[in-house]
Order: sequence, then C-alpha cells, then structure tokens
Amino acid sequence: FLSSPMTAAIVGCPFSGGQPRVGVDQGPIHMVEAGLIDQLKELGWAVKFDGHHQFEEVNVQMDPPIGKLKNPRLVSKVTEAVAQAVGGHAKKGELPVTLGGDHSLAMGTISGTLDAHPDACVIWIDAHADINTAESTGSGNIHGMPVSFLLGLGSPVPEFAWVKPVLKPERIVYIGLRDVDAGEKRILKENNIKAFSMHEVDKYGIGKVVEMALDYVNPRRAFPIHLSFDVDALDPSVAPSTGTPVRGGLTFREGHYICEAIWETGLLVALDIMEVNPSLADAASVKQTVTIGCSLVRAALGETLL
Ligand code: EXY
Ligand code: MN
Ligand code: MN
Ligand code: MN
Repeated sequence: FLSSPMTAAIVGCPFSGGQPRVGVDQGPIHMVEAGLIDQLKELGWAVKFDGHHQFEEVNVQMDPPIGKLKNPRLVSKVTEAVAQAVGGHAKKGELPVTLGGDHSLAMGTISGTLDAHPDACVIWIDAHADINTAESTGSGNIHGMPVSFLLGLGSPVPEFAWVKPVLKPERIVYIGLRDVDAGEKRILKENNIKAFSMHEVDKYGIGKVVEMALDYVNPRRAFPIHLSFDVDALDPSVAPSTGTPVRGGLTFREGHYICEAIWETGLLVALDIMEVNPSLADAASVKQTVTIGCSLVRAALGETLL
C-alpha cells in the first residue's frame, strides 16, 4: 500500500482538549526533540515533517459542554483537520505517524486512514476501550469516546456531523484493556467487538494474542492496518508520564512486540502514538516515556533486534 521510496509523514498534534490534564499537548514536541525524525531516517525511511500542526483556536467561552461532552467544538475542529492531514498523506502512499496529544485525535486519524483505505482494520492498544458514547460517558472527556463516534454509536451530535460511521465493529480489535467502564462493557458486548484484555495477555502470552487478534480482524492478511497505540496500555512502571495510568499493563517487550509483529505483516498503513504527557512525573520518568514513544514508532516501522 505504500509508495517507494517508503515515506513516513510525521503528523505532530499538540492537542489536549479531549481530556483535562495539561501537558499532553507537549508529547509530540518532546518525541521530535528526542530525535525521532533522524531515527526513522536511520532505519531507511524518507521522512516528511513540516512542523507540528497548528490548530485553529476555539475560545473556551464559546465552547460550553454539549450534554456531557467537554470542549466539543474544539475537539471536532481539531480532529477534522487531523483527518484531512492523515488522509492526504495516506492517499499519496505515505505512512502517517501521528504523535499525540490525547486519544480523541484518533477520531481524526482513523477517519483519514479509512478515507484513503476504506477496507483498513484498526488494532487499538490501550488500557481503556475509549468507546463511551455521549450518553454513557461519566467524565465527558472525549478521549474516552473516539471509537463510538467512528462506529456511529450513540445519538448523533450535530457538532460532530463530519465524523462518518466509517468503521465496522468487525474491523477493530483491542489489546491491553484493563479499565473499562460498565457502560463500555455493555457497548462492547452489544456490538460483538473483539478485545484481548490483560487477562488474555497473561493467559496466552503476547505472541499468541497478537496472532489471534490478527486472525480475527484480518483473517486473510489482506486488509491494510491502522495501529493506534495509547502509551497507557504499557504498565505505569514502563510508561509513567501519561494522564490515566492503570496498573497491571503491558511490559516494555510486550508493547514493542506488538509493534514488531504488525510491521512483519507488511500491512501497516498508519500509526498513532498517543497520550505521552511530559508534564507528569519526574524528569527521569518523562525521559523514559518519551524514549519509549520513539522506540515504539521505530519498532512499528521495521527496527529489528538483530
Ligand atoms: N473510561 C474513562 C472515561 O471515559 O473518562 C477513562 C478514559 C481514559 C481514556 C484514555 C485515553 O485512553
Ligand atoms: Mn503534514
Ligand atoms: Mn486511549
Ligand atoms: Mn488509555
């Protein structure tokens, strides 16, 4: 699906409007400053990076909640712009690597991917299911909802009219879940959505889980793959600087193994690394988390151990 020379298009998204904690907007800036671009060139990629995306501002005063949804107009505008950016790169045969920023951005990245590759499947790595609807959300934080918008679940929110229900429930699979709201569990069941929680990772091992996830979502290994990786899927001891850490997560190797195994399919067309928040925890933890953000990208883009 990619044109040669193989080109990675870095889509830096300094955005935090899908959740309340400041600092996650600095994630992409830190990852690029840590040398990500040169690291990818070293791996043999042509890399396009024309600076972090500048998003139109929405005056907070002009953006009161809609129902429970917080910053709805801002999130809608930003994710629509991200969809354009990611879709544009993908249509040129480039591999968009979106650096977040909070996970509401995936509403944009996945819309963009599916615009360019309508049969793409999504592998969502996260402690959370991010599938609350406007009705089921307790927090009102939109980073906990992008999947429901992409699937067209819940009652439509006019401000998000641009988001089309482009994702089919059988084209997404989760790995790493361990903090799923009661309402989300119901939504997952009702829509028959496949998920491998940490329980399955413990039971089968990560190698088997990735194979089962691929067998489910991509049985003939024919569909392009969008990998959306929330760093809070990793254990907080591995990636501490993130807004909603949950204990009992993926090890360093399990996280990297997922990226390596998806790369090995030859089907990766888009990658998100989300929820790196360099303002949380001490300097050493920040460095560790930013470094891991970069190494996950490298692993997904073909870095091998030998
Ligand atoms: N389920 C909770 C909510 O909807 O607020 C927590 C969501 C956290 C989402 C993080 C990004 O993955
Ligand atoms: Mn761009
Ligand atoms: Mn997430
Ligand atoms: Mn999460």
